[in-house]
Amino acid sequence: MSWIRQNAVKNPDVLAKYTKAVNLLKQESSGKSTTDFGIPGPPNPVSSYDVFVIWHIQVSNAAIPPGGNPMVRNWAHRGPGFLPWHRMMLLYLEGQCQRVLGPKDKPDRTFGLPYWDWSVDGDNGSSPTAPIWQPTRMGGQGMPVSDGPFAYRPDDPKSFTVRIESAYDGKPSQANGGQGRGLMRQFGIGWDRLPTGTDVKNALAFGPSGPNPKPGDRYDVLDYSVGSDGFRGRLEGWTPNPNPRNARPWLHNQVHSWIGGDMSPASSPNDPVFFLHHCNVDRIWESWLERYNRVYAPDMTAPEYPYQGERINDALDNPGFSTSIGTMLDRREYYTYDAMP
Ligand SMILES: [Cu+2]
Repeated sequence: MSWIRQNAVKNPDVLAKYTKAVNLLKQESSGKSTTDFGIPGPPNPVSSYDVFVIWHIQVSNAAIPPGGNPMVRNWAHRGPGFLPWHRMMLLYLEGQCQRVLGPKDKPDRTFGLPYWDWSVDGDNGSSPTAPIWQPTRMGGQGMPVSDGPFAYRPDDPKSFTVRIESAYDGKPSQANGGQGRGLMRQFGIGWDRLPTGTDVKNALAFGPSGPNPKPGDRYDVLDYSVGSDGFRGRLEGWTPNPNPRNARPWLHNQVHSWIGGDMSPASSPNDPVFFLHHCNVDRIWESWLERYNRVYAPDMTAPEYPYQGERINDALDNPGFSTSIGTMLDRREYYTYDAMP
């Protein structure tokens, strides 16, 4: 069974299913408490949705190689595994949405995650009142957000709250001492505009080159870190620039920075727009894979130290079961996109 991932703005019915599923997952207990995840403070139930927030914080803080610096390379970011790892995460969230959208024991396998094509908004002046931010869609900005499906209503125990944050030590912590708080968005502060269609086009053009391109050539390059200039580094948003850690953000990073608020730290899956954003990042990667024969780098000739966790047959960090990076390079038997960049 396969399903189609569609444009969130052009398909309001699919987006409405997504926002409904998120709120159901937010209200459903995962069966585990904050204590089970080693999070300090009083034991509080962790929702099925917040499991994804905790998972993302943990992998962002787990360096490759172990003991290294997660700001240089970690299990989910700043290395070649960035795209396959988030593809796996999206598949899990999508499966959870399908489960709560269908009747008991009969997941709705027609549901595919919608994507937000932010380059359209980037081309239209990065309006804070673009269609995606309307109250009938994702709601707008606010500290906290006060309209749409994730509005904060202090007197309503069913309203959307942020319960998990990343603490200064990079570990998951409880928001507001476990009481939770409203979702935060502050458009245009971290960066003043969204990426454009030209930015996407330029990243996609960065493929294998020369008379004898090696497999994976320019997907990523040595030293496979935050500073390496390949397609992955460009789509993730560290390059091109002379000093990747201090200069402007591009594409993926730029969207996180433009939205701001809860989209900035390692706990960014707190904002449900995270998954619409990453679905679009995945769509751009899929377009690149289609163009260049589904290549990847590094292969298994890269040394175990310091690259274990980034090589094509290495397992992606994943509680539950072990899946390799290589299996993420072609998921067309599960989902396809309605349109490609
Ligand atoms: Cu991430």
